[in-house]
Amino acid sequence: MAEKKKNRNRSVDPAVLEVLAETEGKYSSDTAYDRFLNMQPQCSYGDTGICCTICIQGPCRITKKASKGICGAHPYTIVARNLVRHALGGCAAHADHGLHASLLAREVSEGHAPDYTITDTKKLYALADMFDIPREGRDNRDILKDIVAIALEDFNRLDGQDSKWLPKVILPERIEKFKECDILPSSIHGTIADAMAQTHAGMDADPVNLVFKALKVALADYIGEHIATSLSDVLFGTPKPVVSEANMGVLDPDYVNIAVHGHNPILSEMIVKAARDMKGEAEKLGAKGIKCMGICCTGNEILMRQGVPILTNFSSQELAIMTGAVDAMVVDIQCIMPGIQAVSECFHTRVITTMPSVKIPGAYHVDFDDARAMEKAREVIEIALGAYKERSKEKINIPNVKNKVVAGFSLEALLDVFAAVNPDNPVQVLTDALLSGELRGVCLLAGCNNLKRVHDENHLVIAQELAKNNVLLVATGCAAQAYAKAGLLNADAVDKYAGDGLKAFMNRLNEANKDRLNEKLPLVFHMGSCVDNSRAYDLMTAMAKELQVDTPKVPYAASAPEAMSEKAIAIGSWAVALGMPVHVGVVPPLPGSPLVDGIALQIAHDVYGGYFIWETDPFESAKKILAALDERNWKLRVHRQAAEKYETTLSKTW
Ligand code: NFS
Ligand code: SF4
Repeated sequence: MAEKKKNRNRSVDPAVLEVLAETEGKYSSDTAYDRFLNMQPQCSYGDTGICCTICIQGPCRITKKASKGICGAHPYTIVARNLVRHALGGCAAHADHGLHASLLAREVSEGHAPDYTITDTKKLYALADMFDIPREGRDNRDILKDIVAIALEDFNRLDGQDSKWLPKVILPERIEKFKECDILPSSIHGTIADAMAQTHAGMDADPVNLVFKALKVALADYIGEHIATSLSDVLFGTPKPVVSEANMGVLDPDYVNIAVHGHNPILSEMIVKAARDMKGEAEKLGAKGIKCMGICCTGNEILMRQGVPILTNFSSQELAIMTGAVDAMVVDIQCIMPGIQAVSECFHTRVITTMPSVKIPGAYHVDFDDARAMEKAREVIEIALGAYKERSKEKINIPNVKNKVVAGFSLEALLDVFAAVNPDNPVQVLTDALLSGELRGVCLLAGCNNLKRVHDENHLVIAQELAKNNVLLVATGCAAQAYAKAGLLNADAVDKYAGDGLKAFMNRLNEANKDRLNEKLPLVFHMGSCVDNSRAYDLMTAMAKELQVDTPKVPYAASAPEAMSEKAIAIGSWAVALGMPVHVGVVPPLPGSPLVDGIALQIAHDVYGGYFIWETDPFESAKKILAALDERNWKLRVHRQAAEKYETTLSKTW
């Protein structure tokens, strides 16, 4: 029992540890930290991928006695088929998100959805130019309509033609590669349907064919993400540097506190607006106003664009309610633990679902409607105000933990920062620093929390180790929130953790930007939500163009230190296909088939240049990421020297 108590504290976040300690044994509801313990030991068949439930003859588990499924499926088929299904879940989720953004953009272009508008014409024009859409003398709404038509076609195309979006946003070398192995998606929904059919019982048994399908699904996922990011920028603005705060100390007992949780800025932007408008009504109740704060990726969206503080990330969403100071938690789509409802019932907190695809028994439901967005957002706030009146002071315990955050680094914003040093060719500031050896590489820190690891520990250790070794860090998703909460998204962290090369690089940027930015730059650049991994990959593409190489040559890695969701599987898979070494800090269910595992870890490199690295220890993880970056640096240099010496073009191999 003593051991069990100790293990319950699976977090390095002091706010989380405080809430766990303060509430232990006090309330009837458990949390993910308890349920994780109750779940041990977890099934090793599922854990390694050799459990099949695709048909109801199953579950078929591969054992010494039963070396194949009842239908004769080999473990490699089972593992590969499960992988495709996981990637599919992620792709469908991002497609849902991207489609909603597209449909809203179409409404806006047609003059419906009066509460939304085109906020960022610069982004609108950039997209129009990318797709060769004429804009001289045209109304912005007509331009948007044309862009949306291309997006919607990429969701629904049935004529088998290639995606139109993808070839515009990645290198032609990658497109060629994808055509060669037939993984260039035609449409997102078409790919989802195909892959579902291909993985039905008695369909594809070939693990290689299935793995290629998983990659095609992952590329369809990428298109959905890129569309979601691009159209959200048009509707809500492309993020610029912004200062805010993070962790549970942002809760203010004097305010009506509304936690906005999920992924969709279409809802959260409106809640933030309504909360500002309805300040007076909160004051009438004796509160100083209404404070919104974010959890998970919608939190990232409104942090990046509105400066709204971060409350917490995925694993600790229930604990936010256990502070007793959250009046309402309004949720939209994805990563919402059903457990929040049971916790909320121990407090005055209202859980409010808003989307037809996400309902929780016992929770309030406000049927959000783009056409009546403000009215619906006000309805949500009314519920929060009602809850505020029922708050019980004795249950409130807000950990005094928060850190300053400098966020808002869309690719456009990041390039603006570089432009202060080199206005003609901003990205060269970064590639020069790599070629000179000042920086050892770039690493995208992405992904979720997963209680198989100690909450946030992998995130923090890996970032600190990489920073010490002069790797420039960009982050998204719950990883970025781990850094926000722990104080790594500010300039103090540069002094504390950066190696000499990274410090010199940051100093140069700070010096050049001193009249342009009010704040010094952070150790880790927050690029946004998980769909904004598309921004991080756009950066890699820009670097590849500048270096005149394909992406597998760029010293740029990704790490998902605590990957959890199917979306993370889809993202990791496209990152590999698009040429990144991808570290994952939780071993995904592949080792049950050494063949499929080997494809992910090695063969992928031969075909695409990207590959996976599984490593659960954070220090070892950092070492492996550094080794991957060093190898690329070394090859890049050797190839450049050879090309110079023999006056030839740069070698195409990686
Ligand atoms: Ni990404 Fe964002 Fe967090 Fe993971 Fe969930 S919130 S979309 S999936 S858990 S990072
Ligand atoms: Fe078992 Fe084959 Fe059915 Fe899977 S598809 S559950 S391996 S019989």
